Amino acid sequence: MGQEVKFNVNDGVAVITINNPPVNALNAAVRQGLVTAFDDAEANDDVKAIVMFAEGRTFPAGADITEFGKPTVDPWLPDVCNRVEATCKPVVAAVHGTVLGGGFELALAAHYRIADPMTTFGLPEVTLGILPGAGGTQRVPRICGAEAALDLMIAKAPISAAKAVDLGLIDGVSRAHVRDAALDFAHELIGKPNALRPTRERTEGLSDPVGYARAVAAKRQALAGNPLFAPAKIVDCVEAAMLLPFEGGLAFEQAAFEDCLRSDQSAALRHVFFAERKATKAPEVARAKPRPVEIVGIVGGGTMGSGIAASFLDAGFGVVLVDRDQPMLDTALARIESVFDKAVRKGSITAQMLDERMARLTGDIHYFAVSEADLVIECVIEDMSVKEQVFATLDAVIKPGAILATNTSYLDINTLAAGVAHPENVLGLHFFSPAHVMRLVEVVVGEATEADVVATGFTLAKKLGKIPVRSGVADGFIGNSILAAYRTAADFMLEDGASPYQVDATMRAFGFPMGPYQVLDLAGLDISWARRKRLKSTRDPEMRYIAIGDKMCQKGWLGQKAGRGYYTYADGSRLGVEDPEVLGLIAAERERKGITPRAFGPEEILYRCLSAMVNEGANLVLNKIAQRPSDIDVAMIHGYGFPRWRGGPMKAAELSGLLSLRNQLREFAKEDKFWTPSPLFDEVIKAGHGFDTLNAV
Ligand code: T1G
Repeated sequence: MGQEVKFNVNDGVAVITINNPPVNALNAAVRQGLVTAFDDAEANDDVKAIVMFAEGRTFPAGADITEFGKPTVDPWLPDVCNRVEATCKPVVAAVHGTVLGGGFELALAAHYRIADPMTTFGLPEVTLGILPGAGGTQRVPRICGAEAALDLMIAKAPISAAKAVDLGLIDGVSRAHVRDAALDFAHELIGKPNALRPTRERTEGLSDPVGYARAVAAKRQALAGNPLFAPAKIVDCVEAAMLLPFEGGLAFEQAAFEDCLRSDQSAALRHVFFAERKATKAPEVARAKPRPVEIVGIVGGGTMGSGIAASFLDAGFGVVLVDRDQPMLDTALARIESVFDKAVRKGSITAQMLDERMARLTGDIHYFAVSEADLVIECVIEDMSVKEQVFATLDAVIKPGAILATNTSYLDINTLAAGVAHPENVLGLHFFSPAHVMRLVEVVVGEATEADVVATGFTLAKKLGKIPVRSGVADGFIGNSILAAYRTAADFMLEDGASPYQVDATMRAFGFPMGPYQVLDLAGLDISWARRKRLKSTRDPEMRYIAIGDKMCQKGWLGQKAGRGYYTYADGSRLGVEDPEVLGLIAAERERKGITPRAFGPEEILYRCLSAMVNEGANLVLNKIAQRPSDIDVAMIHGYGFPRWRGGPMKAAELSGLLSLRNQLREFAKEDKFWTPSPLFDEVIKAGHGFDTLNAV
């Protein structure tokens, strides 16, 4: 037995202790150690009962996800669970922390379970595109029936220890140390008749076959049209628990698990799980200590500023909000309070928590009010001269060592840094609207930015419950650079014959919540128009320029805020209606350029949009604006609604084949140099491991 599993006997009870930090993932060494420990405990005549426990922060939080996709190593987790359950002495699992996935299945294979009151339980395998593959789909319904079992496996939300007791999934909670409580429980079992209680022999959850079948049918109905593969397989497995003997159900589950594991959806979702964690790592985070931040100043209480203020207040910071005048300040403060009001109405916070948040918020119309702030974020309009002015004013009032951050979506933070006394304290913190909801924060690192300032940005993002992605300075950083390429590809197709409504429908069918033209209407066409004007002097004259957006802005068709953009919006409604006048404007543009429109199918629309994203992403990695391809995936999923189960543009491309993509880009490039394949493709194709080679940084 290695270090991962220890075994000692305490007055007739064997304590088997798992120790595999950080989350006691059930890797091969732990699984082998458990089998050996249970064999030893069973063979030891001094042992009359067994307690299974784990050191550290949690009882196993699941199988070791890093092992998936590699050759499996015996013993498999289902076999370990069966071994535990078959032990001829009573087994009590003493559980704490986040008992998830295979960890919960291991606990369920014990004959009894005692938990710390703060323990949570979950079967989140579906978030990885798989299903509980160690007997969970067979043991859980035998205890709590189909409805609760399906909720646990598909709703993804973990349940509390109290709820687990209600469902019969655990036998009690103990305020004493859970291992001691489990030892007492085990001692009580010694010598008792029928002390063994294999979960596979429990039937309380199967006692109402009609209700069980109804719950299965209802869940199957609710999942109709769901593009995800694993949820339907979970329903099949839970149904099998009622229809098949336990061993048959286990075999059914194993086959379904392997089907899921082989799916692209699972490869994509497992990729995102690790990509999100990888994104929080950057060289500056590894080598520098973040500066302390307790008070955050925010200049500009518009939609973004008030959303960012709400985020910091939610996370326990003090916030000083500065706006231009009292009416604007009052509007901003009210906007922040309304965010919390909505949260109270939804039940996610209490009225008292609202008051506590608002008590940490102060507002002022004088910049001096942020003189004690540890970090100040400007959230004023996307205009360099206005931002330079704000930075210059702040520079005169902030305390030594305070960090000056900008929420700019596009602009060059080196220019802003050049205008202040300490450019080393300047950072970009690009939040996404609505800022208190969207998890992405682009941490933009300027030429002069100090490492500890970058580390502070990462630490703050994590404290806000967000996902930081490091970006170098480029117009649009990572997300908006990719969005611009995506829109260019779409605009090319508009001018060549597609309609904006076709493009939007295609991208929604792929899994985006909105198509690119719906997003433009929501954000306002003028923002990207301003970018095109800003870049006009550096635009490559050989590259095709689409003026459709400019023409629409010149007509005042700016999107929802103007009542019309690519869609029309009757009296403030957010539901857009297709607009024949937009199609007329596009037709006139085609005529002006002498273009004969051609038909576009959804496949081509999708392929062109995705390949433009991937090509731009490859160049961002090549030019070291993005640290790694998987950061591009995280940015597109958490900032732009790229469907998580597709893995992000770079993963989606890798799953469909990078060589064919590069060759297709070469073909497209004959139409326009916009499509020239990034040299990064050749680099990764030659290395032979796709983008994963670069994700390892
Ligand atoms: N396997 C391998 N590594 C894992 C892991 C796992 N299951 N869970 C976490 N890690 C790593 C993670 O990558 C990070 O590494 C470190 O631990 C801390 O994690 C057969 C098939 C437990 C709630 O889906 O939800 O069981 O970045 O940063 O925010 O039916 O980790 O430090 O190098 O997330 O405090 C099912 C996944 C697996 C749970 C803790 N279980 N984990 O969150 O820390 S499939 C899960 C989590 C399965 C069976 C099936 C969270 C957490 P690094 P962290 P955290």
